[in-house]
Amino acid sequence: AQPKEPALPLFYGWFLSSEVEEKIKCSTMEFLKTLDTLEAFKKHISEFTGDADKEVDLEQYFLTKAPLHCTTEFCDYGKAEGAKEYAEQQVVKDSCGTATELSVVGLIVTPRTFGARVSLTPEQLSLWPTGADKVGIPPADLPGVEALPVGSRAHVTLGCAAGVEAVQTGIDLLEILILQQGEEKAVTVEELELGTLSYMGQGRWYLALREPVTCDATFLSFSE
Ligand code: 2AM
Repeated sequence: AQPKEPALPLFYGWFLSSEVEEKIKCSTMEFLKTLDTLEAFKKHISEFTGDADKEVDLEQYFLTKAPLHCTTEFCDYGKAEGAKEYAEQQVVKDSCGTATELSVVGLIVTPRTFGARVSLTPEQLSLWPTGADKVGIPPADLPGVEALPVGSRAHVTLGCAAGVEAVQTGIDLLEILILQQGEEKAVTVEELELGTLSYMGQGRWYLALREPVTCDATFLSFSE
């Protein structure tokens, strides 16, 4: 019999500690509650409901995805391009099981996804795969993506609308970041206690946190 190659995981990433996970879930739900009650949000409600007269309960709208994590490499058990090369890197092997602190700097809400934007340190960027920011981005948006700093896609998916895959969160985040660096500046809608809320059109909201939130996390591979 042929010796079997060790199977590759579904993905690698930083997993939030269970304590942090609980805290983040609570505080981000509070934020959704606040957003839901803002007049500015209600004005654009049809982008979530398809109907200006319908209400939406954002806490129910987004289905949470556990365990909370920031994906570095999606391997798809070896089917994804570059998965093997990633897994074979010494830094990846050495980092499995090690603790780090992720810095959450913003929150995004779109009709598809709810996510936390993560700002990576140079050390964390050593685990960020080359070209990861571009995966699955429509060609029309690629020039904008290439102008963004490496690691711009780093995020934690907090929830997805029914029928939406988690991979969409990173795409939504990049879209927002591209718009932010473009000519059309975002409209600052509201100064909230948590930070500055901007509306980017088409149901896209960005909250720049006043204070980054530091989250204990562990780098791990994950398979179902
Ligand atoms: P996420 O990182 O945006 O949450 C398992 O599906 C995990 O891998 C999810 O966390 C998911 O999205 C991420 N994922 C799924 N498909 C992906 C892809 N093609 N590229 C990058 N990440 C992907």
